[in-house]
Order: sequence, then C-alpha cells, then structure tokens
Amino acid sequence: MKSLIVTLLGLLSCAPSCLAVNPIIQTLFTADPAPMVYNDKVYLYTTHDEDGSTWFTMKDWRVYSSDDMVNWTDHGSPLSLDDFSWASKDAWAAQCIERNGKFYFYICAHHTELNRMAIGVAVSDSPTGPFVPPFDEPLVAAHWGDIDPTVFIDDDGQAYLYWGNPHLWYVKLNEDMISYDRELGVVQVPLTQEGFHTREEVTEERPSAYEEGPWLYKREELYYMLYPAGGVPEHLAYSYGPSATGPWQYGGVIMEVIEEGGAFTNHPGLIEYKGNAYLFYHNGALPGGGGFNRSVCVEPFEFNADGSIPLIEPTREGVVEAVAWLNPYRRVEAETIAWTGGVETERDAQVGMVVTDIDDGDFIRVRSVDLGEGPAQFTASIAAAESGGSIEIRLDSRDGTLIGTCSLEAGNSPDDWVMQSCDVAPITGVHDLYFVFEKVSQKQVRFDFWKFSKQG
Ligand code: FUB
Repeated sequence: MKSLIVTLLGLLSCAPSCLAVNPIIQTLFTADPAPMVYNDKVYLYTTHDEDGSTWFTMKDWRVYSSDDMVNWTDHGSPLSLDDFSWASKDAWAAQCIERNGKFYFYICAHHTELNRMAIGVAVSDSPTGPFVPPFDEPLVAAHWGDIDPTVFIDDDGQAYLYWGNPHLWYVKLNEDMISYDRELGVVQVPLTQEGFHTREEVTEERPSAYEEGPWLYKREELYYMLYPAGGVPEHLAYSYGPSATGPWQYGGVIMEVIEEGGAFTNHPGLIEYKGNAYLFYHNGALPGGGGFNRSVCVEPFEFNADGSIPLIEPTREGVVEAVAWLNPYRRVEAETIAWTGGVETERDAQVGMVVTDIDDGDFIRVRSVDLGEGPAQFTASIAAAESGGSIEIRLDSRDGTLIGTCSLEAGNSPDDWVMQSCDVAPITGVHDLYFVFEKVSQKQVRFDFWKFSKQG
C-alpha cells in the first residue's frame, strides 16, 4: 500500500486540505462501513480491499473505534476468512451488533462447496474481537445473491437479519442470535416501485432501484431501510415504513453517485451519536484508489423535521466536528489517527496494534487535543533497530509551531519497547497535534503509544 500512495498522500495532506478528514482511514483500503454505538463509543467495522485489487479481493474484516468522531483507533482484524471452514474468498460486507454482553458479527463470504456467497455469523465477548463462528456452516445459504447482511434488534427484542442482491430477504433471528425462526423461514421483500422506486433499465431480476447493501435503522416511530441503488454506478437511497418488516415506502436519494473520486459501488451505515446523525459510506479517493480499492468516509447530517433523510453531500475535506476533546494526559494509542501521511499499522506479538512503516517526513495528525493548562513532557513507547531520528511535535499543521522534539533511542533489539521522553512547550487549550518523523528511515521505528505529563 505504502509504495503506491505515500507521495500522493503526503501532497494531499499538505494541500490547503491539510484539514482533509475523508476518507477517515488512510493506512489501508476499507469499504462497506458498519458503525455500531456501544458504551458511549463508536465501533466501525469495515471490509478490506487488498492493495492493487482488480476484483473485490478481500480476505478479512477490520475494526476501528472513536469517541470523538474525528480520531479513529485501529484495532486490526477481528475476523478473517481463515476463521470460516466453509469460506475460501470474498470477505464482503458485514455488520456487528451487541446483545446481552455478546457481540454478533454477521458476514458474507464465498462458500467453497456451493460456489456462491453465503451469510455467516461469529461471536465475541468484546466489540474488537476476536470473533469465533459458533458452528462450521453458514447461517443462511439459500440463494445466489446471499450477500450484505444488516442486523437490527427492535424495541420488543425481536432481531431481524436482512440481506441480498438483487433481491432483499430477511429472517427473524432467535434470541440466541445464531439461529432463526425456521417456521417463518426466509422472507422475500417485494421490491415494488412504490417501496423502492425505479431504475433506468427495469428487469424481472431488478424491478426497482434497490441493488444491495441494506442498512436497517429505527428512529422515533419510523423504520428506515438504506441501500445502494440504481445499478452501477450506485447512489444511496432509502425507504421507510411503520415496522421492521415494512410495508416500505420509497423515501428518496440520500447520496448521489460520487462523480469525482467515487467507486462504482457505495454502501451506507447510519448511526446517531452524542446528539448527531452520521452517514458512513465509501469512495475510491485515496491515491491508488478506485472501484476495487475503496475507502470509508463519514458525513454528519440532520434528519428533516418530518423524519425524512436529506440529500447528503460527499465531501473530501470532511465536515465532521469533534464531539469530545482527546485527553493527552492518559495513554493514547499511536494508531489513534485523524489523518496520516505515510504510516501503516500492524499487530505486534507483544504489545498489540502499533504504527509501523515510518519513513522520513511521515506524520500522524491527531485532532482536537485538550492540552488544558499545558504539558511539561511528552513520552512515547518506541521500538527501533537503531538509535537516531526524532519525533517532532507540531501544533495545528504539518509545519506548525514546534513544541518539542523527542530523539529516538534503540533498545537491545528491534523488539525492545523503550519509553522515550522530551520536554514540550507549555501550550494551553485545544489544538491538533502533528507527530512528524524525521530521519527515521532505515531504523525500523515502530510506535506503540504516547502521553503528555502535566506541568508541576
Ligand atoms: O465489498 C464487496 C461488495 O461490494 C459488497 O458486499 C457490496 O455491498 C459492494 O460494496
């Protein structure tokens, strides 16, 4: 990934859009966003387009979290194709939900024996996994087109799993969330034009605008079904109804086809968090990106007074404001990133997720950091093969005021994690921080976490 995009990303990040925040993940290609609010945090599950893909070549799912909507912590891959004995390729769209302290992750992947896609489930005690399938077979393998599951638990406790392309199907999940009401079976939703509008070329297979990627959501008394629509290139649209099973009424377009920097697919995920509504979607706008190398983005929006969803503009600069300040006086994972020019992340056997692949001039931007009365020292946990190079700490832009420079020392081996500190200027208030890496190339520097200590 890095070789492909680093130069362009660096340029992009230092253009006037030094403030660029879309796409929100720059360390790899992500698609099919599925946000989940749990315990006052947003967990963002995504698929993962392999670098340089010329098809939907996808092997694992990824998870990120945020409690401010602008900095995203990378938790790595909680689940991959290797976890499903029946699946061999195509780790496509997925969604996770919590019930009674357990997390249920519904995925779709290619069923080797059946030679078509099927829906699977995996379970975890933690939103960041690892997830384990409870049995060695898919949850649903009923038709060609069993892709893109969306899951929803209604106020009465009944859970629904919807999915499908080009048809839309659902089952009522049992309380265990890993089986469904077999008596009712799989229900096919009639894709009427009243419910799902129309498309340019209507066929028997595709009688409405509905294409794939459903997202079921409830707000106040209204149920919403969001979906990519129209055929490719896809726009996003929605239908609404009085219950989780409709009847559905077409609501309108919520995001037009993204002309510049779009992918030919799109995929919606809607949450409300800390009083705001957000639409997650994907584009192809990272350098090296496109239809098979996509990236997850987010836009805030407001529901109209009558509950309808407005047309939402995709932006590159991003208009999401922080909904909380980041506290730098507690440990902050280095892989908590608003924007990066260059670095990647990986799982280290000792310490978990870390920032890696750091070269001269690479940087990490962390937004909306509350420095309070002012810091005294910066400390970072670093592993390096050789001493030398530094992290510059800059304020508000890549070339902003330098408030400290932390020289990097190697431990006894490249895997030794060493705490390294330096004094910093006692700047007060809320700022964006830029960690700029200087003269680190060849030293195999990796970065685990950082924190400031307070004055006095
Ligand atoms: O990411 C692979 C497939 O592309 C998804 O399952 C569809 O929704 C489309 O985004």
